[in-house]
Amino acid sequence: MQSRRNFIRWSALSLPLLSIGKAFSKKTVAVTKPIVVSTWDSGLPVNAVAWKVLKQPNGYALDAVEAGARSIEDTINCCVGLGGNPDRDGKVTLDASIMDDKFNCGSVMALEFIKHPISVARKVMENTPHVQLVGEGALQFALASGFQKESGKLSTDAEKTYKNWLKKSEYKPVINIEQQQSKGQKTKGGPFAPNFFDDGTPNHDTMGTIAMDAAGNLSGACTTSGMGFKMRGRVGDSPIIGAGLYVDNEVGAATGSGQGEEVLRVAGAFLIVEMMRMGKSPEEACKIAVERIIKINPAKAKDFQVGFIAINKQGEYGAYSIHHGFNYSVTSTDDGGKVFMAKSYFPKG
Ligand code: SD4
Repeated sequence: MQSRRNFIRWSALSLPLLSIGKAFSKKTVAVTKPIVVSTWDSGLPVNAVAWKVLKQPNGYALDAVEAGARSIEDTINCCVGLGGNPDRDGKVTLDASIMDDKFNCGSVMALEFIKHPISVARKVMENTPHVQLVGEGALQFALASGFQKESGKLSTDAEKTYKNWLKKSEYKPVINIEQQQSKGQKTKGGPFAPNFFDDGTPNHDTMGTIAMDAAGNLSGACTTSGMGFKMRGRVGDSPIIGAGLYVDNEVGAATGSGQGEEVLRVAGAFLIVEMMRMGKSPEEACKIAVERIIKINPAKAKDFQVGFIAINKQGEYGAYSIHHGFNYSVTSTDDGGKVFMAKSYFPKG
C-alpha cells in the first residue's frame, strides 16, 4: 500500500506533468510580436514612431508607447496635446496615463501648459511613490522635473472652434448652470460638452496605444485633451488606470476612446483585460465591455460613442465600439501598418 508520504510525493510530482500534458494538448498559436495597436486612423503615424522603438534590439514596449504618444502630442489636432480643444473656460487641460509590464503606472489629470503630459505621467510613475497627480500639483511636479512651461495660447483651430461654441452656447459661468441645463439636456450644444460636433464627428479622438515588444512585454499609454468644452476641472477616463488604460503582463492590455464618463462607470479597460483572462478574444472582450455600457441605458447609448482596443499575450488584437465609425491602427511588420474599422453594436447609418 502506498504510504501517505509517498502518495503526497507522487501527487506533487505528477502535477507539473499533468499541466505540461494540458499545455501540449492546446493548439499552439504563433505569437505575433512585436506589435503596436492605437485608437483611430490617426494612430497609424503614432504606431510608426512606436514601431521604430519596437524594432530595435531590446526595444521596450514602454518606451515605444511613450514615444508614440509624444509624437501626437507634438501635432496640432482637436483632441490630444496643447493644440486641442479647450474646456468651456477656454483653457486646454490635458489627461494622460501610462502603464508598464510590472503594474507600475502613472497619470496626470487636468494638466495645463505642458507639451508632453505622457512623459510627466511616466515621471510620476518612476520618480514618485504616487500614481496620479492632478492640476496645480501636476504642473508643479512637471516644472520641477524640468518640463518647460508653454504659453497656454489656444491653437488657431481650437480658438475658432471655441469661439463658435461660445456663440451657440452663450456660456456664462452661472452657478449650477449644469443643473438648470440638465432638465432639458441637449447633447448637440449648450454649455455641456457636446457628444458630437456640428459635422457629426464625435467629440473625441483620444490616442490610446498598446504594445507588446519582442521580449513579450506589454505596455500602454493614453493621452488626450479630453472632451472639448468640458466643465473646468472635469477629468475623463483616459488618466484613470483601469478605465482608460490597463495592462496586465500575464494577460493583455486595453485602452479606448470616447465618452469617458461611460467608460469610468464600468472600469472599461480593466473589464476587458479580465475578460481576456477568462479566455475571451480581444474583440470579444471589447464587445462585452461595450455591451455592459449599453445595458446601463440603451436609449442614452444611441447618443454617445465609445470604442475599445485590446491585445493579448499571443499578439492577437481586436476592437469594438458602440457606433460604427471607430477605427484603429495595427502595426506588426515593416509594412507601415493597417487601419481597421471596428465592429460596432449599432450598425452604420
Ligand atoms: C475623455 N475619453 O476625456 C476621453 C475623450 C476621448 O478622444 O476619447 N477623446 O472622456
